[in-house]
Amino acid sequence: MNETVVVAGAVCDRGRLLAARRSAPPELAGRWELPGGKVEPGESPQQALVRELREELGIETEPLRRIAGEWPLRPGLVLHAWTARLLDGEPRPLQDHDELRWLAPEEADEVDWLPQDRPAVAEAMRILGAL
Ligand code: 523
Repeated sequence: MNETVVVAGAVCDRGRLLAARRSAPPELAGRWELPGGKVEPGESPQQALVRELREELGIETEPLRRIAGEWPLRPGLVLHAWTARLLDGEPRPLQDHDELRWLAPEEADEVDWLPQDRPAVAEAMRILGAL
């Protein structure tokens, strides 16, 4: 039985973490996430992350490190997270999102994160705060 990985990016730039508000599907709309998506067959998680962030936000990124842990989404689907550096572009919500924010560590709780993203957000903010 193969498990599909959803890879999420903790995109960091100038001491802030990028948060994205989902616009779909209805049950997730309005909640905030680390942007990303499903790893497709033949792709590495890093390649999937670069592709998803390009498609959804129009940015070029460099994946850095996997954040330890994995979070089940539903049977057969599991969430992984990676830190990533913004290389080029200004993020815009091109698909799947309707609002973006750059959050400093002390602002982490200002948005309503999807519960499954919270451990990775906490770790990303811990890393950012220690830089
Ligand atoms: N999550 C999630 N957190 C998170 C992401 C990127 C995704 O909980 N940071 C969940 C939301 C969906 C599932 O993972 O239930 C797939 O995410 P999605 O829709 O962003 O992935 P896509 O765009 O690859 O999915 P398809 O539309 O099916 O191609």
